[in-house]
Amino acid sequence: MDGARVLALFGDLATELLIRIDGDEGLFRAYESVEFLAPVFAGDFLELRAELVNVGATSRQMRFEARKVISSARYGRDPESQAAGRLSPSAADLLPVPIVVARAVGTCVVPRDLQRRPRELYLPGLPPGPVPVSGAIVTPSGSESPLILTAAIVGAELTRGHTPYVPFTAKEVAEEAARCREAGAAIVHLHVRTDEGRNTQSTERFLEIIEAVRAKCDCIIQTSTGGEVGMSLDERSGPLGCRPEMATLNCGSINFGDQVFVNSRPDIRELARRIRAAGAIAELECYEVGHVEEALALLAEGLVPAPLHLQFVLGVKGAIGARDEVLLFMRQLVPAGATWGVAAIGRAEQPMTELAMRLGGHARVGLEDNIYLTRGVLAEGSAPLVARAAAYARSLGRDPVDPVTARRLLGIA
Ligand code: KMH
Ligand code: ZN
Repeated sequence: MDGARVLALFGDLATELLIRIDGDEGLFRAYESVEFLAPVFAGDFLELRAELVNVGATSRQMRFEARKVISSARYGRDPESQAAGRLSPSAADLLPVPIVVARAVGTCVVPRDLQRRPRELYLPGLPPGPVPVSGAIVTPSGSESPLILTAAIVGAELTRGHTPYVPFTAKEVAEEAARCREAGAAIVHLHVRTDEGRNTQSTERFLEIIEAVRAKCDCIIQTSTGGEVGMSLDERSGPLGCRPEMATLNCGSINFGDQVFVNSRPDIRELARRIRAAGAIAELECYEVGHVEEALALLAEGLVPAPLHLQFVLGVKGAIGARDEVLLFMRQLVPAGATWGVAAIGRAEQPMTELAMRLGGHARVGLEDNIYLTRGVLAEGSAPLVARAAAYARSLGRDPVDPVTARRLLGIA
């Protein structure tokens, strides 16, 4: 099918968005960019999305994406039946992973006198003047909108029963870190295990593994102070003895599957002091909306210096869900100057980190959060997940940065 067919569908979406926000069909003024990324055949089914990214007095800029979700079997995945001529023209297959077939950015216009809705209705609380609806808008140039990818390569809860690809030994962890760095990660979020696979927060084991990682790659090492559910504060503080560049600070308690991950307010504050005393910068893990409030309180109390680095961890069983509207809301709480990113659990990892990247945030992927590359297919380590996220970032014009740039963006001396 010709590409103009997809553009016609984008035009329909633009019209719908304009009707929703202005009560008018408006006019499509221009496409700033159009990319055709994969062929579309008669009989394919597409799913389309439009997202408002900028609002001026009369202009409304939108980003569009078309994904193929079903392919006509005649052109699709069953070449044997095709060759044997056994396929009916109406045979079709659901794709295991949707294929992005086209992306575009375009600007529409609704003249002032045709705008039938006050902007307060769709942009409540925002001052007059042009508004970037998606916060730090994705810019076309990778250098203007750099992206920090974090690889969570070990995890505390994962076992070899879940996946044989989780690294345990210093050599395995270092090699995996190097593969992730190669694939585009700037930060390695680190838990460690004994050689037998038992999770530990021991300073000595962290030292040994950090040394091995350092010998292989220059990633920023972000040690966990979350450890494993049930660990004492002192135990959780073990890695800070290594004076890491960065450490996590969990901003509240949650049900964590069938367990309870306890982070009392006094304990959060004590860990914040210890992280600071160790010379590390904190990444604030927020599993719930209220945890963002806590992060803001830590900033106000001077326990965590500006700028904040927020990580929205979405989809933990018992905490907030990994859904678009959740992220769209949480992102609004990010204070100016702060950085933010998304880690999402299980099959939500890819769609939620991709949404974060489109919205100007950073992303964390890796076996700690998700062990599958696609449904039923284990990722052979965290590096393939990093590579996929890096490719997506590049397709948006957001180049994943190296650790040197990431240190600068995060304010690591
Ligand atoms: N293992 C979880 C209970 C962190 O690294 O700071 C906590 C966790 C978060 O993984
Ligand atoms: Zn962790």
